[in-house]
Amino acid sequence: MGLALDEGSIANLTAGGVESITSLLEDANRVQRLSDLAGQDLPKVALADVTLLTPVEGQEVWAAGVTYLRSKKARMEESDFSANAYDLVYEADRPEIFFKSLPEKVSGPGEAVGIRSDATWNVPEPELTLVVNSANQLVGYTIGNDMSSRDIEGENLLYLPQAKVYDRSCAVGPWIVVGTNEAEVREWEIGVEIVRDDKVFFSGETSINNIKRTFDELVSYLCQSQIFPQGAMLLTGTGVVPDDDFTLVAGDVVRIAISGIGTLKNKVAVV
Ligand code: DO4
Ligand code: MG
Repeated sequence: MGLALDEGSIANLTAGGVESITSLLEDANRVQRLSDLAGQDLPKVALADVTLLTPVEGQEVWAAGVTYLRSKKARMEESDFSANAYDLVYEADRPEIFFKSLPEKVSGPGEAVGIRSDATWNVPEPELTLVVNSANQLVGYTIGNDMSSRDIEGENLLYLPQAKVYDRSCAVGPWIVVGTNEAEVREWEIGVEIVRDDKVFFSGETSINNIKRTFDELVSYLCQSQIFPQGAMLLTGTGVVPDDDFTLVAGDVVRIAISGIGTLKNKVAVV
């Protein structure tokens, strides 16, 4: 476990007595503690020389949907059957929130993300991801990819779990940013590039500020009437949707960048 330092190196937090990322997220003084650790002479390694793992430890991973106007429009076009539901949920008090992944099934940076072998229309969904501790506090931010099968989702809303939850359908990383707040995060941009045959085949971006709901609102609905002993991650919905004639193929590389965080990169494989 490491702490990314400005000069492109990572300090070994294990050597500084930190047991886990979760223990830091649970610590009320986490920002000060990290700042103190950054000032210690801990062993360091160049960022370029490490293999990053997903920062998800025991956290359940959930996702919000239809939080951007772009997502609402795309879903309404995708399915006459479900158009009314998407229209209503965009305006409703209660957001769409669904279970996305067990922690042990999440792909980390550089690992494969999956497209289903029984789906014909597959997309990545680049999403700001909120990190919540066991006290239901929003304590950090990372990047998530809510891989989705649009043909399955569009056929019938009741197929949503199959469109969203399967092997390698979720990637999270490359790390967690702490010590910032919603106002600052809303100034960030989120973008995705899909690289095919070494060329950028699709790219798009949007502002995090286009998320319709506040982060506190999303976290509060997530944590309503349930506890997360290990904390949770909440993907906040996509605002970048490729044109309808686009589908991922095996071998594509998905690069999701958020200006205040970094880049999450994964290669696509059929699962
Ligand atoms: O119900 C459809 C899924 C919505 C979603 O995942 C999103 O807007 O990102
Ligand atoms: Mg999504």
